[in-house]
Amino acid sequence: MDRNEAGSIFTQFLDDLPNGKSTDIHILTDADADGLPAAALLVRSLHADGYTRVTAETRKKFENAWMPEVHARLKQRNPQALLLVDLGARPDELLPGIPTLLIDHHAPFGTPPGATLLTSYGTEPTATSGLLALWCAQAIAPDLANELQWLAGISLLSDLGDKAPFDDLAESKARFGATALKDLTALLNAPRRTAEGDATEALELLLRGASPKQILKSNDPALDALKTAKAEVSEALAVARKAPPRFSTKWTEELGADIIMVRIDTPCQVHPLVAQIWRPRFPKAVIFGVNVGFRPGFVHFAGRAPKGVNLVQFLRNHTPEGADGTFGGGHDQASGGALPVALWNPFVAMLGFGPELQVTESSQTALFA
Ligand SMILES: [Mn+2]
Repeated sequence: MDRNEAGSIFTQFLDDLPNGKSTDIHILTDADADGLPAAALLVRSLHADGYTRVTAETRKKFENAWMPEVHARLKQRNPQALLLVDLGARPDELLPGIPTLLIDHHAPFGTPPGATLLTSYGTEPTATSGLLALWCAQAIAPDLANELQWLAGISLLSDLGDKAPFDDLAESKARFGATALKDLTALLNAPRRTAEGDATEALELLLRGASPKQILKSNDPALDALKTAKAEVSEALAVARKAPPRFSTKWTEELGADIIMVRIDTPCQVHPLVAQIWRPRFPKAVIFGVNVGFRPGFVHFAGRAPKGVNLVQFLRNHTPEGADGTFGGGHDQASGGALPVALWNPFVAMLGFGPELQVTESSQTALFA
């Protein structure tokens, strides 16, 4: 997948739309600082190219694109075309009969019937959803795409870090300010990690903003909301990072690494950050942040693996019966899932962990009473 291929898949999809530029296009995107700029790039470039009826929303807390509740909400909008961005790809039906384009970079499980999948997965280096969206935007509104390159810069910084191997990151740092880009990225990632987990205002900022510096200097109330969200997440993380690591060597041979788990208990989505924080201490191990307080009745866990260790494959090989379709999604070195407590306990015992990782429903119920 490269710039040209992405552009031609995107324009082909647009050319086939039922009502041309009057088609009701709705975008559902991930709530992180990759999905948000990707959706902003798509909305703004489609508008610039004359598409008048384009709307976007972000995934809400606990949601994935294949939940019946999510489909019901999407149907209420009556879209004539659907863009699904940075939300993975599964072979299950989305909105039957509605032309659908998936723009994504995660390890796919399959493609929904009749849908088109624009994915960078399998291409090294792997472009983020935001960079794929920039390539799409360049194909239909090149001038605006050039002005909005910082949106792709944010997505690269957020998903791949400061050393992302794409020129667009270095260029947008030089053009729009490295510090501003970094500060805005951190703010955009905050709302989806809070207890409420709603990133709507973060998306709105990106639909309006001219540049990172302009956004950060603005009096926009949405910016204040992001700052409040960031403070909430920092507080939750300060507690979570004190939790001790636990160790298992039971699967070291198959996996190629020891497994470390850090159990935390917070409604905030900081378990991926906890995994990230422990990496430098144990660079050769797979580290999971395990959150027992994120969602009543469930355990959510996010893992990070060293280069050469395929965590997606390991998790898919060991998926407990009854797990939902998100188990083992993500990237080869960054994967995880969510399990109901009744499935979690035998799963984590199977991985070689003792009572310190077992969860009782009653302790959970007490938490949310
Ligand atoms: Mn992404």
